[in-house]
This record gives sequence, structure tokens and C-alpha cells, in this order.
Amino acid sequence: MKLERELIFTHNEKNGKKHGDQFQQLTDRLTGKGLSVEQIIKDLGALQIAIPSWALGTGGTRFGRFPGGGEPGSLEEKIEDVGLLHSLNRSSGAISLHIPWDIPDDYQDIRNLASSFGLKFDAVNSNTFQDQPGQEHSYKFGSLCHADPHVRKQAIAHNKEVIDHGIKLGSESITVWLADGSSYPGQHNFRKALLRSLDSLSEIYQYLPENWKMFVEYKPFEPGFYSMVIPDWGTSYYLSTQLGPNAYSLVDLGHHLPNTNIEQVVATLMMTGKLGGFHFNDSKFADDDLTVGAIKPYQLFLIFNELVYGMHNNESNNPSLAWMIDASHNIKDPLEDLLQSVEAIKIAYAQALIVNRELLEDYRDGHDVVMAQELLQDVFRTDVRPLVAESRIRENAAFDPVGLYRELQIRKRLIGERGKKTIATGL
Ligand SMILES: [Mn+2]
Repeated sequence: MKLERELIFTHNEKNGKKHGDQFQQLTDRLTGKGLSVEQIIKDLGALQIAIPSWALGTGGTRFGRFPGGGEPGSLEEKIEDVGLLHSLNRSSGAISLHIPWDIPDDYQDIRNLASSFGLKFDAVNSNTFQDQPGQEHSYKFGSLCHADPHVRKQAIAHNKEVIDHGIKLGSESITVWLADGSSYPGQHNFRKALLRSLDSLSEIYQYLPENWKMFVEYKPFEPGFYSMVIPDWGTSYYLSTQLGPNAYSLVDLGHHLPNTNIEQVVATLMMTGKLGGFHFNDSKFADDDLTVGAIKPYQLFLIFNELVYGMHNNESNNPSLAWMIDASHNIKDPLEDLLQSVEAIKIAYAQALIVNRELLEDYRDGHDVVMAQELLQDVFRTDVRPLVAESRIRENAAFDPVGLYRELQIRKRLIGERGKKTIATGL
């Protein structure tokens, strides 16, 4: 399904007066503070957040899954869905594929389809957390860390195959997340498991084309309930420095223990030039995979505050970051949830862009703790939504993506096209 541009223009025209007034008010306020509204709008327009192919269907928990209908049943339909999101917000211009869930029949056809929606292929993702039908060795006790070299060899070969698929699609990075870990004390020799993983990752790294990056994701627990081989950013940082200049750490917001100071993790990784990318989501308890900004919007802003500082003070040449949503939509329409997530990311980014950094540094240097906090909270409490909307309108996207999605009854149309009982592959 392709969205006619006319529908977006009509929607924007209808809301033009309301938006114009709100935008003018905010512009006056920000200009009064010495900020360049035009530059902020440009920066916002340039931000593209990749959509993972596995997030387009209704997710589930280990207790059950409740599909909502009209879900994409093929890679082509997944690309169409991301195309739909991109036409509504012009900020979802990339799709991230999961192998073996998304192996194309014809690479050129798939590339043509993606580019007809203005989409690129973001990082490809390997999967050694499940056994696939017909697979010779099981990953029950690990993959890249496994004690048996035959299992490691199979997992390495899979990652190389993922890279091959990515090359044919025009991707330029691979994200490796390992489910490898242990559930009981005594099960693993921590050092041996980590060193075997490093050896396996090295072999995959050697296989990377020169212009490719490898992102090493970490997670403190689950599925391993006692230990994970790559539990934290320190271990991920160790691996990426051992692997070489094209290996980076990847921060998934849900992959931290409660109360971890993620903004500090981000600051440190960027300072070392080893922050490669981001998986956005939100959580109350653990890896909940909730809508970005749904639970802790202030933390999201503080993270973006460090990201923007890192982008403006990039002595370590940290590369531009790979942004991706990594969420699961158990009870919401996945497309609406993704629109909400992208909006939350852009709001946090817009807020970080209006922080007066010179003044903040003055407060810090003067040990004025109160005013440093006042400054950040004043920004956080500023409603920047008109800025984000203005950047969208200028990119020919919708003033209110979720509103227009509802108005056009897109889910109903998708159910009409694809049926009520479709289930997307993925999580
Ligand atoms: Mn992730």
C-alpha cells in the first residue's frame, strides 16, 4: 500500500493555522534565547531511524501472542510497511533485516522495491539464539562461545552468510547480539567463554568488507539467568577494541540493569570513539521493549543531551551513529507504536539541540548545581513538538502522523488487503 501524497498535503493544510501559531510562539521563545531555529529544523530533518523488520508484527511474551491483523506476511510487505511509516514521518528511511527471517528471493527486486519507498538497508542482524530447521548443531548451550568447535564454526558461518546477504542489499554493517550465557553457577568458565567468543568474532570481523562496521550488542541477563558472555558495555568495549577499528559497541536501552546511568555509558563510549549505534525502546523492569519514551522520557532526553554533546565535541572521531528502534508491540498496532517511538526520539533530540551548552558549562565550572539542574529541566519542560512538526512538514511528511494514520484507517485497509489472520515472522 502506498500513501498518496495528496492525502498528506490535505492533512497539513487542514492543520496549517493551528501549527503556524504554535510554531511561531516557540520560534519567538527560542530566538529570544539566541538559538537558530532553522539549524535545529535542519538537524531534525536529517535524523533517520531504522525500523527493524521484526517489529512490524504484533509481538508476544512467552505466555501468548495476540496478532492484530493485516500484518506483513513477506519481506515485500514488511518493506511496504516501513515505506508507509516513512511517508508519514520522513524519519524512518531505513529497514534493518534479520537473517534467516528475511532472506530475499531476488535481491535486485527487493532493492528496487525499497528504493521506490526511499528506503535504505540498515544493519543486518544474525540469529544464533534459535535453532533453525535442518541445522546440524544446536545452540542450546551457546553459539560463538560454545565449547565444541563444530558449533562455533556453524555460528561463524551463519554470521558470514548474513554479511553476504547484506552486501547484496547494500547494507554496511552487522549487529551481533549473542544469547550466549549460563543459567547456573558453575556452568561456564567465564574467561574461556569470553575468549572463545572473541576468537569467533575475530573470524567474522576478518570477513567484513572494508567499508563495513560490526556492532557488538550487550545484555546483562536473559536468556542466561546467571551470566551472559557479553553482559555490559565494558565487555562490549573490550571486544570492540580487540577486534579492530571497524568494531563498535551498540547500546540497547533495554539491555541494562535497573537504574544504570545509561547517559554516562553513552558519554564514555563516545569519548573513546567506540559508540556505533543505538537500539531504542523503553522499559520499567528489564528488557520490556516498550514504546520509546513511554516510561522514562527524562532519561531519554539526558541520553540525547550526551549524544549531541558528543557529536559537537568529537575529538575521538566517533562515527555517525546507527539509530534503530528495537521494540516489540504486544498490545498496540505496531505501526502506530513505531510512529510514537520515532516521535519520542525526535522530541528528545530537539530538546537536546536547544540546551545552552556554554551556560551549562559555566554553571558546572562554578559548581552551581541548582542552576545546572534548572537549565536542563527548563529544556525538558519546553514543548518542542511544534519544532518537530515543522521539520516534518518541510520534508513533506504529515503534521500528525498518528492522527493521519487513524484518519485514513490504514490498519483497516491493510486488513482488507492482507487478511485478518496474518502473522509476521519475528519476535
Ligand atoms: Mn537490541
